[in-house]
This record gives sequence, structure tokens and C-alpha cells, in this order.
Amino acid sequence: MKEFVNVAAEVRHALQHNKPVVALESTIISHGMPYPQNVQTALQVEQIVRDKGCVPATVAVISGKLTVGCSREEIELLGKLGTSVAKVSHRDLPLVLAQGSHGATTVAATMYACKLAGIQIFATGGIGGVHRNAQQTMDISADLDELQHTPVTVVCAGAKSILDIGLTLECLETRGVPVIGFGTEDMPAFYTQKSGYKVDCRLDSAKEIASVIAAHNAIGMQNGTLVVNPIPQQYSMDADYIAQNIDMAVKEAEALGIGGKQLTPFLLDKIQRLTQGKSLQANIQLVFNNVRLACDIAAELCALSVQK
Ligand code: PSU
Ligand code: MN
Repeated sequence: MKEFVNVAAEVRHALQHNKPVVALESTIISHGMPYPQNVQTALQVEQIVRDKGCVPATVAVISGKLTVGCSREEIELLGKLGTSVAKVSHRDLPLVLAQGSHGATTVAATMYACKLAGIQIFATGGIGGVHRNAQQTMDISADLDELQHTPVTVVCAGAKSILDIGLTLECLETRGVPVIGFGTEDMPAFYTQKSGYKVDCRLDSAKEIASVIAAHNAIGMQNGTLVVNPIPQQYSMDADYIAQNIDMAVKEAEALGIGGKQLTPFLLDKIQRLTQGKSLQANIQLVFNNVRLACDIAAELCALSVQK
């Protein structure tokens, strides 16, 4: 395994000494945000993690190695290369490793890397899910299947309504994935605090969330846990404004016949353009908010494992 996996010394050391580690994905860097905001955000995120007393582990494939804990230079490289870096989900991992190339890992591939490295939690913006019209296209993100099979907790701001949020929640239920609303009963919709759907359960503290994860681990469950954290009110967007722009982006993708792994990056880029960068600011702030919560949960998980 060593041939293909590189866990940074700082991350390894933290894990060995029960120090909190928070993982971060890299598709959001290369395919989710434009340069240079992508690099600035990724570096700020790492700083927030450090300020919280945790160790950041940005995950990507660098020259054919699944790297858990990218350096500043590697983050800059992924951000500058942007969409020319392969978007690597679960099934793409063996290929980029064998080819010795770079790759930006999705939620699915990042969860798998966390499992290999022994990291329990990771933070991102939004997860992939069931696309609108999946009844015809069958376009369901591999993120959902990874949540079924990989015991890692993902902290996100819900799912964008580029997806069918109701069907995404149904698929999560079928896959045995708890959806925990942090301080809310409402499933957030990324840019807004409410989607019109309810979460599975509401918990109001990082400590309570950590105790659920610990119970899950104690009985040997192998699925993941999804924590949904609403965007702070002051950064949330007008629901009608963002809905109109998302609808336009989805229609354009349909008209152009865009599908497969290109669809999510196309929609993210289109929405950013249509909103003239306003959605990008919301996106950045909600990532920061998720990272802070993931740090608090990671610290509580470490405290629980000391008590054992
Ligand atoms: N949704 C977002 N922002 C993102 C992504 C999804 O709001 O950056 C990225 C994540 O990396 C996620 C991936 O894991 O897209 C899902 O892609 P797909 O739908 O092709 O599985
Ligand atoms: Mn897809």
C-alpha cells in the first residue's frame, strides 16, 4: 500500500497521539471554485483548522500517490491546474495511481483515503447526490455509495438544489446513513438554510454528534455519517434568486447534453458566473463554517477515546 499512499508526517503523528485531524477534499479546489479563490480558500481552511488546535489533511492524488496532507505547494498546484486535473471519484483512483498522474479527490475518494489513513472526519461544502431527472438519467453520485460503505463522518452544508434533495435523502436512508442536522430539523440547501425537507435527527452540540459516531463505531457499523450544517444566516442567499439561477444552469446543461462526471463541475461553474461571484462568497463562508464544526467534533471524538 505504501507504494500508492502517502500520509504526511504531521498527520501520522497526530493520529498516533490521538490529536484531532480534519480531512479536506480537493475536487472543490480544482473543479469547484475558480483560481485564485480556490487556493486562497483551501489555505485559509487549513489555517482555521490549525487555529482550532487540529491538524488539516487535504487529500489529493499527487504524482500517482494518494496524498493525505498536501503541502502548500501541492494545494497551489491543484488550484492552478484547475479543471485540467482529473476529477477522481472512487472508481477513478486505481487509474490515476497507476498512471502516476495528479488527481482532485471527490467526497467519495476522500472518504476512502480517510479510511485508509484512519481519519474519522472530514469537512467540505456540499456532497454529490441524486441529480434532478435521475429517474431517466440514473445520475446518482458515487458519494452516496461511499457513505454506505465507508465509516467516515462528512460535514457539509447539505446539497445544492442542482440535485433532487428529496431523492438524495431517500437514497441516504436506504443506504443506512444517518443525516444529522446541526442545530436544525431542516435539511439545508447549501446556499440557503432550508430545502423544504427534514433531516433524520437534530443534534445541538459537537459533543452529542461525537457520541453518536462513537456508538456507531462501537457496534462495528461500516457506513458513514452525514452532518449537515446550515450556512450562517448573514451569508445565506435569497432563495428565489438562487433557485432561478440554478434552474437556468440545469436547463443549459440539459440543452448542451452535458452528463457524467462533467455535470457537477459544469453546474457549479455556471451558477458562479450567473450570480457574478455572489454564490462563490456564500460557498466560501459555508465551507469555513463546516470546517469549524468538523474541528469541534474531531476534538470531542479524541476526548471520548481518551475516556475509554
Ligand atoms: N457539490 C458542490 N460542490 C462541489 C462538489 C459537489 O456543491 O465541489 C464536488 C464534490 O467533490 C463532490 C463531487 O464529491 O463534486 C460530486 O461529483 P459527482 O456529482 O460527479 O459525483
Ligand atoms: Mn454523476
